[in-house]
Amino acid sequence: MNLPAIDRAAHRLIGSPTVLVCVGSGLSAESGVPTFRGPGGIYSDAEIAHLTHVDTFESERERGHMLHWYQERREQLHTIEPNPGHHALIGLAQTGDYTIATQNVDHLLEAASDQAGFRPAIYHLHGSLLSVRCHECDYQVEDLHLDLREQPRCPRCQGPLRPGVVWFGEALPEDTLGKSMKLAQEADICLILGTSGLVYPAAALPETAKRFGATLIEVNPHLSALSDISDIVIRGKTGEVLPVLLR
Ligand code: BV8
Ligand code: ZN
Repeated sequence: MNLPAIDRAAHRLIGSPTVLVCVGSGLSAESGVPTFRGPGGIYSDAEIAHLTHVDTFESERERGHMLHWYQERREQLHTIEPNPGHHALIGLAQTGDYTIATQNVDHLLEAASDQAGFRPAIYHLHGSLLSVRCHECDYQVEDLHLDLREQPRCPRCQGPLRPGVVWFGEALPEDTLGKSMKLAQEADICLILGTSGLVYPAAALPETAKRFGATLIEVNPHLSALSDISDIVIRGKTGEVLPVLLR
């Protein structure tokens, strides 16, 4: 583990700075949640693009397959726990003015927060697998027992229900994106944890923070699209690096 970079990062994080944390699927990798891309990623780019695109859901022929994939991912939520990276991030968040903008659709940050009895601001840029909403109206429900494989219909308008996530070709929740973008302009530090930095507008957050003078600190075992604009690059797993950073 590259300790000099960790020491530099730890030094920068002293003095309760304003920190925007940009989280990707790598933070949940050590909880057993597969990443999308990069080494260990379990999907080809074509599969990701297909299985996470609104057009696939809108095609009656392909909707069933997509909802099966999402239901399997929803059921996996019962079997996973926060890893040391989640716990350490919640610990760090208690040392300053932290906001977490996550691309992840799992509940592991909230679970780690509940265990710590401390809840920082957590924005889900791409929504959540726990919630289900109507594709036609604003009906929404948090019900992990609802089986999407049965292609349930909205009790209000009979429209098709779908996971409460943001697909390619869909806009991110305006309020969440707006608040995250504003924080990116005000942050002293942007902590980039386990993201390939390929998906927009989420990837525009660290880029914006950089433009407004923030120090970028990346934790990722591999090169990402954000490594070259990062001021401090810690080549390691978040589950191993963040607990050391917290000490
Ligand atoms: C939109 C659904 C407009 C939920 C997902 C500007 C430029 C270029 C393209 C665009 C642009 N603006 C819009 C686009 C189009 C598109 C886009 O970005 N395309 C790219 C790919 C070319 N964006 C969109 O369509 C977005 N919508 O802009 O709307 C609009 C406005 C009005 C009206 C209509 C439309 C919507 C984007 C949301 C897509 N939804 N998923 C789900 O099922 O999860 S994307 C999918 O990729 C996941 O959600 C995931 O969150 C996301 C990003 O992936 P990462 O989190 O970065 O994870 P990844 O697997 O890629 O990488 C993992 C990393 O972890 C690796 O680097 C690895 O090294 C590292 N790692 C591994 N192990 C560890 C680790 N790190 C630390 N520790 C470890 N142990
Ligand atoms: Zn409806």
